[in-house]
Amino acid sequence: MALTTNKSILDWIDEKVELVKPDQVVWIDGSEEQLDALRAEAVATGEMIKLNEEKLPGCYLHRTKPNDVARVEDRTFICAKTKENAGPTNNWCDPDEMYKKLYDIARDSYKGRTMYVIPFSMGPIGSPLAKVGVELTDSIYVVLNMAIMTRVGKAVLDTLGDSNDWVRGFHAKCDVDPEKRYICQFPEDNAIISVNSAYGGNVLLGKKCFALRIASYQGWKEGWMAEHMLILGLQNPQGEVKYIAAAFPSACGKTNLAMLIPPEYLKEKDYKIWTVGDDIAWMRIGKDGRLYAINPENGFFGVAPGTNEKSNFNALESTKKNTIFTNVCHKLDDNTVWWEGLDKNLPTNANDWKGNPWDASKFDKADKSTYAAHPNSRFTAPAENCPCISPEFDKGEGVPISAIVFGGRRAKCTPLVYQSKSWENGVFIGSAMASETTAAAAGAVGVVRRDPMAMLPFCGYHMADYFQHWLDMGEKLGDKAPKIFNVNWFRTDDEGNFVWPGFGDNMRVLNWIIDRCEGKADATETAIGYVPMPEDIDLTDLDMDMDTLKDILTVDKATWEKEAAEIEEHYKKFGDKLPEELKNQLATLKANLAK
Ligand code: OXD
Ligand code: MN
Repeated sequence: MALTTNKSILDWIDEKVELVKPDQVVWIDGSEEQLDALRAEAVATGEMIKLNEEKLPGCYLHRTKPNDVARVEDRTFICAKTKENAGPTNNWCDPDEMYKKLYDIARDSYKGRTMYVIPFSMGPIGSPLAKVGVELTDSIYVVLNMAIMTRVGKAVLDTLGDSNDWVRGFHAKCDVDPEKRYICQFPEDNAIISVNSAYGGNVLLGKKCFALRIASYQGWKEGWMAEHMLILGLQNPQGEVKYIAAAFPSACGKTNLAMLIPPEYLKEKDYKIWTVGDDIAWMRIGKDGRLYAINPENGFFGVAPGTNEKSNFNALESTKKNTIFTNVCHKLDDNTVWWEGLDKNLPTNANDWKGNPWDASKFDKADKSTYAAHPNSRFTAPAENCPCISPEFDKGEGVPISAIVFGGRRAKCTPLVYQSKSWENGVFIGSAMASETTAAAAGAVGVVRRDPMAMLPFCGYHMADYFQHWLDMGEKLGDKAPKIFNVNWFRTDDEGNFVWPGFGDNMRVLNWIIDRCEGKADATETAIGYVPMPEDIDLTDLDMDMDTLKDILTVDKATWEKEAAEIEEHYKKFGDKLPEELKNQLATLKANLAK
């Protein structure tokens, strides 16, 4: 039975039913009872494996098809009315043409299957910063993941009422054919269509498709921001909490930073980190003129490999109950899970991520094809499981942001931390953000990939308009604007070893950032921005001398001249649309370096 009388929703569903012809339509009401029945059904059909109830209560394992294990950027489209609106960094297709192609692919594909209708809220239900979506899917796995990652059910529809302001998300698994796989956003229609995939990032439409691609477009039109950022709260010994939002490209440790555990000497002083979000931030100007952020998600869709007690205790704890694991290794002796980097005990009686017996004796660190878990295997864990989840997480008002942090993986160029000279200069830094490829990814190592604000695959409109939107937001915020910083945990020595210990010790840098926001720390002005006085980064209990620290705080002129030339090249992509302010920022950087 329909859970709403909202005509725009009912008409849309009728239209899709007519197209895909499901055997039945089931509305997801958000009750535990209904979700439990779906879990049982997925176990009965083999879609999920129920794990050890004592060791991992409420946890399940799912395997996707081997051809369907990651987001597919080359098959992701922004179907704006004009190519110009999608801009030079997105794949584009005319919306009418794409609708026709997708409908032809999806036609009749739900025959013999159930259509699940998932009403979901991105952000706490009813929050002024939240938005509603409805996803149609023929996958129980999608329903159960959405029920962790978002707030689902009838309450969402009740808050929406008769409004037409909701995002249409239509997913059809079809035959999971990679040749016919498309992930399409139609920003002007508030619509998403995803076909021929059943893997997380492509099919949990609330996440990248809505909360970043569609929402970034909405934010541009409506005067707010949807960003690929973690949000954390840093609590000082006086009990005051200051919030930081931070953007990093994939493989830079966003989830680890969001859930950081401070080093012992700071813990003893009662410093603490609270996690608000690990992937996405929606930010709006509040009544007091400051920038407020919510995490629109309700769970973590984290990469499993590398997660362990040391690297991210809090993330690991979050996966101990009510979690869905995707494409990890299945330990048969005790019906639990394993992945590379969890611990040193390679399992002897286990199935690999494809479900085949795994031979630990053939394991070769350098050869991913011998791994037990897929390198992009995931956990979908409820945020409420996280031991350091912020008390503000579920409140709708959002948290006031003191600092915005950008970062990437740069072996030589960027210092450990520096502060931008202004909001505009911070936007320049974000627009030029880059990361070097690691051995973890296919292709050459050390290649610089520009990924502005870590939004390259997620910006739902022309990226030059996006830069201008950032500049406009800064103008509106005026002197209430968060301060903007850049960090780089990945400077290496001559032998290629990381110099900075990273992980919990990054808290030392966060403390400097907050001190700067409060006017409590000094800095040295350089050509690129304000760099810490070395003595202001606390090295207590750290095996690092001042000279080493000084080394990773240096701004090398020749390296930066090369960097400026590369930024100029990067900017050419945006042609005439590139905001004048950013051209000026680049010119100023060059002039500063020439001094
Ligand atoms: C993610 C990503 O999965 O950014 O969060 O790729
Ligand atoms: Mn992400």
